[in-house]
Amino acid sequence: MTAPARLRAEHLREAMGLAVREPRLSWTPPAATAGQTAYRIMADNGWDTGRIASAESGGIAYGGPALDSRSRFDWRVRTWNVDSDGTETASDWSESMPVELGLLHPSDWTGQWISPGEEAVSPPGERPGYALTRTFTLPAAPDKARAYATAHGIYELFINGQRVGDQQLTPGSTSYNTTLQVQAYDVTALLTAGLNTIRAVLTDGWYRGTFGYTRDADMYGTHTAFLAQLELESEAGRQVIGTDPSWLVSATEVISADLMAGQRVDFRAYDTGSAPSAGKAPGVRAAVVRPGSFGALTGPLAPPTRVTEELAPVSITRLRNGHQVVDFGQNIHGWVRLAALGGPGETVTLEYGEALGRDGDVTRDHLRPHDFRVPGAFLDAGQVDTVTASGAPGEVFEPRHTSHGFQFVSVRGLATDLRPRDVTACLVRTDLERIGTFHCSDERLNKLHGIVEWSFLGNSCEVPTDCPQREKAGWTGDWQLFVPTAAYLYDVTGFTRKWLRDVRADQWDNGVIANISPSPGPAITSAEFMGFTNGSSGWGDAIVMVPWEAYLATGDASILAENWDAMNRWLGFVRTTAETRRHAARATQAPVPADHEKYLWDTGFHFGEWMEPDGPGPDLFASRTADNGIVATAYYRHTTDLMARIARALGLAAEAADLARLSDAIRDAWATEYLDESGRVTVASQANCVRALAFQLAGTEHRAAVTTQLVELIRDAGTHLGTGFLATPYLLPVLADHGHLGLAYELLMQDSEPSWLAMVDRGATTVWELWNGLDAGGAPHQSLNHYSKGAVVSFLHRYTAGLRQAPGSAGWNRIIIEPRPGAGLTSAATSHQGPHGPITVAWTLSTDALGPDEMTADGVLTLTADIPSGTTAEILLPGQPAAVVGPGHHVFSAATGGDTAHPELMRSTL
Ligand code: RAM
Repeated sequence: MTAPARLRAEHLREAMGLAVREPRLSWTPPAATAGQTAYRIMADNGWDTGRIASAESGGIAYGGPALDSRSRFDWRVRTWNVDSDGTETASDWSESMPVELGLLHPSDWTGQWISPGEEAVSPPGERPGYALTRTFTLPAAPDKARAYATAHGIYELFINGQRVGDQQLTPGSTSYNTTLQVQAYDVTALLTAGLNTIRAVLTDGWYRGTFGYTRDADMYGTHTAFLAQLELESEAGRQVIGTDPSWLVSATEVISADLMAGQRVDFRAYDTGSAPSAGKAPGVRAAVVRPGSFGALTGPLAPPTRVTEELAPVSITRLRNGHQVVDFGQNIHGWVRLAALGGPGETVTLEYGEALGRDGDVTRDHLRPHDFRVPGAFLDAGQVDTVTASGAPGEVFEPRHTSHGFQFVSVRGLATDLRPRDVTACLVRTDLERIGTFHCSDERLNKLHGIVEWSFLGNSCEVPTDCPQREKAGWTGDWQLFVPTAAYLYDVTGFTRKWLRDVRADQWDNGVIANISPSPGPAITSAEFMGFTNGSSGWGDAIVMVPWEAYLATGDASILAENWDAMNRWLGFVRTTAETRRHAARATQAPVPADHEKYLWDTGFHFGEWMEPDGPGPDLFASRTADNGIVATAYYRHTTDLMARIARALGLAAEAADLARLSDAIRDAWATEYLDESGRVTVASQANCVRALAFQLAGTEHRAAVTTQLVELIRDAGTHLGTGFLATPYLLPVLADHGHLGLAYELLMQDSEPSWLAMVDRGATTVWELWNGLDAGGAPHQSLNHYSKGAVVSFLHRYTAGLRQAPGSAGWNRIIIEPRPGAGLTSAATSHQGPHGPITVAWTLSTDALGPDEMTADGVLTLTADIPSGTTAEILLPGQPAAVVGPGHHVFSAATGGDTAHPELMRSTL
């Protein structure tokens, strides 16, 4: 008998150092049963639920002996399940999962915040790494040892020369003014009897380094600091060693480190951490105690950041100027590990980039941001590391205090020829579990899917980022539109919860959601750029759209509850703005507002649709006064509509009714203002038509007219998409849902610019920010790693392969399987590991009966599907009545296409 699997605590696979006293537990029930009827959880701390009659397999709050700092328990679960004939059987016990809490109270800390006490601070981007070291003697190796550590900056911890743990860029990125993660490590195996050394290397990181488009520095403070506590248990008793002024500060081989600029290392300055003592070595001094907050300290909500993949070069080319250009064949986020250095005292420079210039060398020019302080000027792209060798054998350079977006590295100043094994690319990201797949008979679509996945992998380090080079910023709009795709392919629950905590922390007093989270607030970042653009529709709405998608993916309504207040505050800002302000142009036209105008959100800064292929170039200053009411009011409606559904999910019936009324009123106002008498959108653009349909702004009587208008706009553009940032994810679904599946496939298969396949054909390995990221001549433009346009692959999952959730379902309780073949595809398959277990769908279409234009799908469709325990699936095949099936493996086949086919649905359940 199988057992429950995939045990999680707070959605995490690894639950070390949690700051939650009643962690919520979940598991995946055994496969191939009709459903779970009961469970029993047992832990090694005496907690035993006994048999609980329940079909729930998630969100079960810990209910054992009260947990506090350092508490640990191992839990396991067994379930009772019924088969389709109603027989109940007990499962085996699952494997057990350890859960350990961190330090929950400021009073747990005897360690003090200590700082290197710099006499002079170098300019941003050029600041060195410091070592903070302490030695101590133990009579015997401890039976149990934990290290708790965090920093204002980035820290790496070493005990007796060995790196502690495999996490990277710790303590990670959060909104530091309110939240700072503490890592908890089991370090028992690293300590020995006798002399021991604990050493941290501390650099600027997100806390003090340059960051984002504007390259502001010192955003959270002007001093780096470190806080740690080593807790040892042995027969002799308990010993705590915390950071304090007895720790010594010394220089390190890290001459400078900055997340944007890069890292410079001089191994001649390498300090092995072997017990420096003040006065003996030059420059060694006592650490300085700094007042630092303990209130912001917390544990992990998301999986840690790690090197999750390593890539070997696909080519190494020596240019005439001596530079060696390494191509890893794949654009990623991270760094390289270089095992071939110059001779003693020789410096090798590494320039990281996503593209090559005409000279065959790495170019970074397209990644340079505007310098908002000097109009017309550009800032440096950064992404440069240097390493000076000491000559010690086995020296390896790995710049773990910076990160880059790159496919290519130009290695300069190295006389010897690099061999492939000398240089490795390390993908650095939050260690998210993959839960979704897609494959089909068209290799270009498979490649498109692949580059979208790689774009996400390159933009999921600590927080969802827009791009891993120029900005590395947690833009709200980008995650809002990509999260449905990401949540299908990866378990992003903890990652999203962690980010939402920052979004809430960064919310302004007036309810505005900051464009970027984490961010330190409008007072710190470049006021001109970051200040006035906050509060944009489509970006701020992430506070509603993102929790909603996380809820749909997991069925966990607590994510909605956590964000409910912030959603209401955002809606309050939007509503007040709509009700109290009128666009100047409108006021000039008619001094007295029409009734519906109080529902129009037409003032304030909006990015608008943003980056339409034929649209105007981005002009943030013009957007301050432009009338973007057609976009903003659409999001006002969408957010209100989602909040009505969220209120229902939270059991808030009165709020749900109010919100639904408001949502209807906004919809009517939008239609009054932006549809003409024939039902066409007055500001004609593909994006506006798409939104009219996707957000149900056009009533049923107008949907045909808007659809016709959309189709005309697409045809007028030579069957090209014309949507920008916000509407692109909805374009193909809207067409498919309104009778134009064939056109959706034409756009998908379009391979002249702008199109997804033009990217594929030009060799993209990640999704570009612009449709001409590499233009026809091969020249790069802007970021080559922005996942937003990649949200199109959700169409492949939900329409092509045909797997989606039923309306009203959350956590994949009720599934719809409806393959919508097209574009001559002869097969497609997808899988998704939902909370109840893996769901798989695969279909093949016999090729002998394909329609003459290859765009119609005449043939025999054979479908196989696996439906997990406790769920149902509605199977919708072309021209067939719906069939509802339960858990298990199912095979269907049906003739498809045209009016001629009235075949029988053949079905077998294995
Ligand atoms: C760019 C970002 C991001 C987008 C904003 C509005 O700077 O790269 O993708 O959300 O603009």
